[in-house]
Amino acid sequence: MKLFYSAGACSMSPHLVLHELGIKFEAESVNLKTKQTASGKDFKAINPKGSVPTLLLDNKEVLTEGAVIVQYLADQKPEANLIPKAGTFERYRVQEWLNYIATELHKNFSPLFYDTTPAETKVAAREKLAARFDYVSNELNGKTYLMGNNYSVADAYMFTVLSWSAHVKVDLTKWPTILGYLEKIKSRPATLATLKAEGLLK
Ligand SMILES: N[C@@H](CCC(=O)N[C@@H](CS)C(=O)NCC(=O)O)C(=O)O
Repeated sequence: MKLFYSAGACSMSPHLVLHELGIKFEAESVNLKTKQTASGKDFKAINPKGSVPTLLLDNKEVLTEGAVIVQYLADQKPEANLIPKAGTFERYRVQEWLNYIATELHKNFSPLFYDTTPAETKVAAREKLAARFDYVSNELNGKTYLMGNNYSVADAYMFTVLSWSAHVKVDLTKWPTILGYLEKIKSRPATLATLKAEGLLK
């Protein structure tokens, strides 16, 4: 299988999961502005949405949407314990987090990346993020990871999205629990391997 990604983008979430699983994969970066892959292919011919992450399977199926891709990947190696079994209530808890991260965090960070976003829209996005960080911080109290002691695909997505904070000048020092959580994830060998692969390790 091949993951199409862009360094530091939300595609880092499945990239982290692939490294955690230790399964064989290829990765190719995409220029999101020109929609060209590193090998010069027209990315929109692979994924008409033009967005990463995009997973190309060996049977030529193309899977999109990060929250779904990470579940597919984790299900390929259940013994790695990155996601509870489908149909269990715990699985819905992980899906609850994935959906929250996608809709409440990821998409409230997005406007902060564009020079063209009106200033008042950016202020509103920052306020929404702060309220959501209060919630996340509270949920993490007394836990190592979102699901308790067990690292899951939801943590991979959460780490990815929260790591944008420094880039868009969102100060996380008000949420020390979140900072401690991010440090824990950053020290995982699979996280370091992913950051290195994406050229993000200083
Ligand atoms: N709904 C998609 C959104 C993915 C997304 O926002 N990807 C961004 C990078 S973080 C992207 O590719 N942006 C370029 C574009 O959409 O043209 C998902 O959840 O996977």
